[in-house]
Amino acid sequence: MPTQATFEGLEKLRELMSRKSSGGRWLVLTHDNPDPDAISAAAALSRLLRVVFKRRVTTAYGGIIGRAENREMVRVLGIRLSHVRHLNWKHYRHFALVDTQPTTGNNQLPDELPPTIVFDHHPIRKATRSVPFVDVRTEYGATATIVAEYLEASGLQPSRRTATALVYAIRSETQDFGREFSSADREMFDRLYPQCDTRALARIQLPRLPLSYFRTLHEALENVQSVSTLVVSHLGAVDQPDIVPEIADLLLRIEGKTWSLCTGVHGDRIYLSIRTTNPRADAGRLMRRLLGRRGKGGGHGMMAGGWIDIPDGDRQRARGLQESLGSRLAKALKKNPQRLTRVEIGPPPADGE
Ligand SMILES: [Mn+2]
Repeated sequence: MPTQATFEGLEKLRELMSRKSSGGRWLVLTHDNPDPDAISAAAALSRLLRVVFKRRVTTAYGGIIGRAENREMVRVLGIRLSHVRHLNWKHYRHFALVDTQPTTGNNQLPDELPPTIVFDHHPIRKATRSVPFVDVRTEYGATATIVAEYLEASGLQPSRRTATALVYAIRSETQDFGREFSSADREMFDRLYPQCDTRALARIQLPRLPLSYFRTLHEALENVQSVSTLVVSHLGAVDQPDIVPEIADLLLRIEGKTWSLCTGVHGDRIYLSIRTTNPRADAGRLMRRLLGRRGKGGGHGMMAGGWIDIPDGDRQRARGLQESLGSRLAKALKKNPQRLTRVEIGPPPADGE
């Protein structure tokens, strides 16, 4: 059953939709470089607005859908998404943000276009408080779960594809319930799973990978550094920013490590991802401290992401900056940054050595 907050939220949404001012086209927007949580929550909200409230809706994203799994998800499930560069903002009267909020710096909604709806599970921002309809639940593992509860409360059956997208979102965002989640995520997963296309799910989870993926992986392994339980890897230019959190997740699986940092360069920015196995940590706060005023970012307890602009867009300066971010994280975790040194992951020593 959806929670009481959802039934109340749906009532509030109904009231908002009955107002004359809610007419006109809607744009549902994800954060940049959207992950399965953002993509599926956006698709589900668009469906709710279309079917229950009879609105004309476009679903859109900024950045790149980079991860092979996410591209496969969009393709296999036929999710219709537009890139913001093909949109004319003037065509839309209302905007909904999912898995992101105003002023976070990770979505393309122009400052002069305030959203009407925000669904998210990241810490609430000051700017979000003035949005007419807000449902932010930081205790939830996935924004997808929140929106799925609305679909359910409205009596709308999720299509097989929507159910599959939502299941994959909850699964990937919580790493199969190994990372932060609430009982609501677990219950939603259990209700949706019987309705999903398990063959499609399997295809999404093990997609074919471009050679560039292995090239970046190789580079990441060549550049592993470590001090006590912290592991770090800095990448040069990457073809899509999503590879950075993917590598951070992978590094965290090294035995004995409890914190990981990966950084990589894309366009004029350095992208960063922090991961930890410590459920009581606050990776989001650590990330914001690391970025200071030079960049934007945030996250949850065990995972965080962000970016900083490379000064003057001079890529020569990127590596030095990446190294200093690694040292500063070591310091923040009370580890000696001088001892953050390279870990050799080369071929095994030859016979007789
Ligand atoms: Mn999310």
